[in-house]
Amino acid sequence: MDNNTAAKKVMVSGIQPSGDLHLGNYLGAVKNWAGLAQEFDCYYFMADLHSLTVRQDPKELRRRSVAQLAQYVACGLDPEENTLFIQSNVHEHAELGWIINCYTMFGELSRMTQFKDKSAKNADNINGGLFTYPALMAADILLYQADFVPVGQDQKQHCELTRDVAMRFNNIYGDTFKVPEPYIPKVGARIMSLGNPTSKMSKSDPQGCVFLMDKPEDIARKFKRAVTDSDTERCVRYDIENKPGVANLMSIYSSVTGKSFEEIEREFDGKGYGAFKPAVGDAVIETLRPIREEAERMLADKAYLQQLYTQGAQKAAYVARKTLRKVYKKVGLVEKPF
Ligand code: ATP
Ligand code: LTN
Repeated sequence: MDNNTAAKKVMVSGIQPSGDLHLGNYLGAVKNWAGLAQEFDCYYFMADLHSLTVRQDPKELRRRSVAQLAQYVACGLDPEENTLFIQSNVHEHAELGWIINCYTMFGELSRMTQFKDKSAKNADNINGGLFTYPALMAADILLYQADFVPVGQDQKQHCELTRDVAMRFNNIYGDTFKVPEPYIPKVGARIMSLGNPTSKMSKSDPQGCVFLMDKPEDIARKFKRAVTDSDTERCVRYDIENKPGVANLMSIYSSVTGKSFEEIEREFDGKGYGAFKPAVGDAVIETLRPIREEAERMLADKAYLQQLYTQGAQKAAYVARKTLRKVYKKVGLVEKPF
């Protein structure tokens, strides 16, 4: 890490290890994070505590938390330039999470659309954690005095709540937290499901979802089966309203090759979907190949990964502890004597 860190603005973000990382997570989030470390002091974590709001298989959750770290690094997040850690390894998150809970209103939490969506999907397990999820997320962000929070559009409401709670706390106790802003990519690639191009690619739909660790033959099969449309000309043209499947494949192809939509239309002019779909599959395979191979290499070296998440948690805890100490003092908790 360079000596300039103190002057840099702070970025904080996390992804829940409740599924393996997929192409949507990569193109919409992690790939963009990789370019930010030059300009920002970046903290990225595996939000394993958040994953507990939905029932998890314990072994799988542990495996995915470490696998996600390997994938972050393989996607270009240099562990020397970025602080990469597992959320539950930095206990300050849970501690500040509780305090933030006490400054977050029932009404505010009731308005969160993610809570409404997730309660509908998990009707048999609408637990307290699912409801207070945004308070823990606010703690994740405020602990590091973040300036920016790179997230997708779906997390904007949680970021707004974080700002409101930070301002509320600062009004009562004086300046304590930096009030963060969401950092939403302007032309953020929103990748849609290959099986159902009107809903986003998501780990809960494995057939329409390409995972970073998928084998090349599985990726090829998923693209060959990708839903397009019944246009008789089978023309590769960007028309999101009438041809959402083709538009999605064009977005993916454009993101991984850097080609513009016009270039893609010219390349496949008169060739139809039969040539287009495998070409997108091949381009994705070649983009993901080095990522998968690098992640596999790291996953074979458990000691190295353990050293990475230890170093990350130590760096994160150093900063988190400072904020938590300040908060304990402000709210009237007795300073820990040891
Ligand atoms: P879920 O299946 O629960 O919706 P997910 O894996 O699709 O989860 P999240 O864990 O909610 O995604 O998101 C992690 C990050 O990846 C967020 O910044 C989010 O905006 C981004 N992301 C997720 N899915 C996509 C997608 N299909 N296209 C672009 N970005 C995405
Ligand atoms: N809620 C986010 C994951 C998340 C997060 C955070 C993102 C948990 N804590 C702090 C940014 C900052 C999600 O589901 N994508």
